[in-house]
Amino acid sequence: PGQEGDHGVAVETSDPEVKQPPLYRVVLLNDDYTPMEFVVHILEQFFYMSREKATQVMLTVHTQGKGVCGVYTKDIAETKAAMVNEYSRENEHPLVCEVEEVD
Ligand code: TYC
Repeated sequence: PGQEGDHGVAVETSDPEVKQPPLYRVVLLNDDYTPMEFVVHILEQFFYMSREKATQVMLTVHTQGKGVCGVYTKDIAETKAAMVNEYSRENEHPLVCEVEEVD
């Protein structure tokens, strides 16, 4: 009662049977060698960011040591991080992408 919209979609509920899946942040780590332009390219191609947003996130990683690329369910987060790491190795850059659980 009260936990489904018109089309059977869970809207909001306190019913413990209806839970949202845990979410995971995909984060990039800073390093001294990966070119800034390559990081911007990763954020545009794998995370569908505009050049402006990608540049902002890249500079956050560069200055803060870490930055969030996006938040996804587990399989999608792990697949994206693996694709970024594979692409970085293919291009001989040490860039590291990690997944961390959202609390
Ligand atoms: N620190 C790198 C440089 O000065 C740029 C960089 C940004 C590397 C973000 C990794 O995730 C990263 N060329």
